[in-house]
Amino acid sequence: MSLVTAAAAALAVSMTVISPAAAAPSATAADPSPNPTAFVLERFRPASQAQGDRGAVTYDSALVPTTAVALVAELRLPGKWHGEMRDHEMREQGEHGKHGMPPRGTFVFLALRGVEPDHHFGIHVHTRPCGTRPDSSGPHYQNMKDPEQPSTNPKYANPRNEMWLDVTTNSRGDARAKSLVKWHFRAGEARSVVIHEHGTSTHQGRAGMAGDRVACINVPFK
Ligand SMILES: [Cu+2]
Repeated sequence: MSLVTAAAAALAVSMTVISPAAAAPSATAADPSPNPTAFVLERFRPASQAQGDRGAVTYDSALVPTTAVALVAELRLPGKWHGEMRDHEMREQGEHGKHGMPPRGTFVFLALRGVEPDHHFGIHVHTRPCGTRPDSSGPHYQNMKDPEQPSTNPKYANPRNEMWLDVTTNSRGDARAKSLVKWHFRAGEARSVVIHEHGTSTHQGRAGMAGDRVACINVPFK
């Protein structure tokens, strides 16, 4: 079983045990293991109670109520990258590779519980911590930075150069997303996961846009 598969399995199991009651207001922890990881389990607070670079806040309690819970886990894969591979080839190599080494990259898993049911949310990693204002979290994290900001060019604003975690919630308002990219975050430059009001556009001039920022989760990405 590859590291990615194992992590996904472990996280899927962890999701079966989280509940709003299990989420302490500040259950943020960093794991200093050889594969650096970040793990955050938070209940959303009103934006007026934003606390520096900790916790999660909601700017729209109709879509993301203060009873909702978010789990974000990052796994940084330090392995070597063997040439140009597509995502499915990368997973196959992780599964069956002769090198016994997972590929280099960053895996992020997100789970939401108790947000707006049957709704499509655009979700991305942003560069700044959450704050009292929706725009506190700054622009999207980009591996290759678009010289033109705000970035709406699909050459830069895409889910291979940014970390996108869009979800569609079920009838209970629960959802999960995961994404695997080929790069690592630059230290201190990826600080939050932002939930937007609708799905993320991929069209020229609108790429990466997903409407208003409705909630934000601080994550100390490694
Ligand atoms: Cu965003």
